[in-house]
Amino acid sequence: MLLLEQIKNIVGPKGWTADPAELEAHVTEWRGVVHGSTPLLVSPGSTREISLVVRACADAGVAIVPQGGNTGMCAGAVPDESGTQIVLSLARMNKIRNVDAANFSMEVEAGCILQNVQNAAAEVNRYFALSLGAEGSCQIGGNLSTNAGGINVVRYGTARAQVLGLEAVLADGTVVSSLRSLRKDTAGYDLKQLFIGSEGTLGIITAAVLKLYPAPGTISTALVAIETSGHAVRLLAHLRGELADAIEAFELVSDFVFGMVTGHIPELSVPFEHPYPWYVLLDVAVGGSSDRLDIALSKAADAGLVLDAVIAKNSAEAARLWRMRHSIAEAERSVGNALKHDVSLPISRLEEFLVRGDILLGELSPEAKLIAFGHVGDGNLHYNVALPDGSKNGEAVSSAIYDLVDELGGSFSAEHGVGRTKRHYLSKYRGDGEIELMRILKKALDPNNILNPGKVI
Ligand code: FAD
Ligand code: 2HG
Ligand code: ZN
Repeated sequence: MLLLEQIKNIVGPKGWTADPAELEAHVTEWRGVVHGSTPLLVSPGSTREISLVVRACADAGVAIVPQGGNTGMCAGAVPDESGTQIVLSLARMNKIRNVDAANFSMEVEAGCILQNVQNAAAEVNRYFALSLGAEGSCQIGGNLSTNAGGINVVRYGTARAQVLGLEAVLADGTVVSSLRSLRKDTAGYDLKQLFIGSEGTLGIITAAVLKLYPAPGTISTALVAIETSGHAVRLLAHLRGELADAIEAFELVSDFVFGMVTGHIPELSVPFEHPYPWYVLLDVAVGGSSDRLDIALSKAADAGLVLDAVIAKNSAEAARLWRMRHSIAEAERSVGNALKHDVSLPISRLEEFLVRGDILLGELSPEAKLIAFGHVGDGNLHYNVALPDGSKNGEAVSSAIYDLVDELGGSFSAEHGVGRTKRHYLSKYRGDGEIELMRILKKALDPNNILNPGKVI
């Protein structure tokens, strides 16, 4: 096929493969639930090469699926089953272009692994605030395309808030660059925001200027046992009163979920003598005084918000606690693929959601196991449900949960995006005006629907 030869010539021998064994990992999403097919994986080495590849595909009317680390949760980065879509990997676009310590910013290519971005900032005593369980393999371009969340949103905001400038390639190959490192810039529309969170459907992100923070200094980590999810919400408000904005992470995990993790990784254990119904794992930037968290938690215990608590004595203990949290997705996969519901609610309505969710699940599927955990500081819960083997109830359960979320003013997709698997919910839960404007934008930027078709909209 002429197009494939054209692409191979643009990127050279290092920049493509059609070897079925190598393609396998790129056509399957990480849980193995969705499996597609492609004739070619192309890995350009520069923005110019991406632009030329996209132009060639546009001329031939062939679709492109941008792919980062392929750790996404909604099958957005894998091609469909037609065998016609080209997968475009950003993996070779992995240079840290510069770190400007004085400006608290850095310019990176889209294929940089998130952990490498964090490390490059730390080398000059700066802090890149995005952090999530997949940080050793996801790419910054994927993080921006999904507007990823993770554990530090409670203090620093989502991926969107970490971006000062962006470069992207449009559906006709045009390069749009706003790689400025400015904190204030009101000249015209903020175009970079179009590409952030659009999951590769409006353009391919090729580079970004990221915002850095001062290193947060000493972090205290605690695991706090609580009675109900409502106590987590009240504990957060209490600690915010005591510690202002020093809370870096505030994660809720049910006892059932930690049991799943320790069952999967036997060397891990919950550090209490007996189980409690719920736990909060939190990080606090304590500055010079490591007693701050201790005092704040004692006051919370006096107020009846805490059943028990351990504060990590050193970084190894803290890392062990966080390993339990970050292993949840993997442990869940090992017990079978649960239905994933990545929902957000106003924090004040979380408890009502969990109480009513329990009743709903009891009615629809009494044997279902609830895998509830998440970024409660952001009102974001992973309300995953493992149905009994062979159950045909999946769609009914998901719809009932999303209807409840919607009734309570929440969103069916808090941080994982829409991708392919949640597309049908977008038109259900977003208003006609919103959907129409999304369609207008998609048509204007990608009139021939070659950028990640079948995803999001
Ligand atoms: P991919 O999966 O490769 O792609 C995701 C989407 O972005 C696709 O639609 C793809 O087409 C598009 N895309 C990728 N790169 C580009 C680009 N350069 N330009 C345009 N489009 C592009 N997510 C969270 O938000 N918070 C978490 O806490 C979290 N924890 C996780 C923990 C684990 C163990 C795992 C496996 C995943 C987790 N995720 C989490 C989900 C996932 O890691 C994030 O969605 C991440 O941002 C995806 O990055 P990626 O590079 O793997 O993107
Ligand atoms: C997390 O917070 C990720 O660990 C994954 O967003 C959530 O596996 C999930 O459902
Ligand atoms: Zn999450």
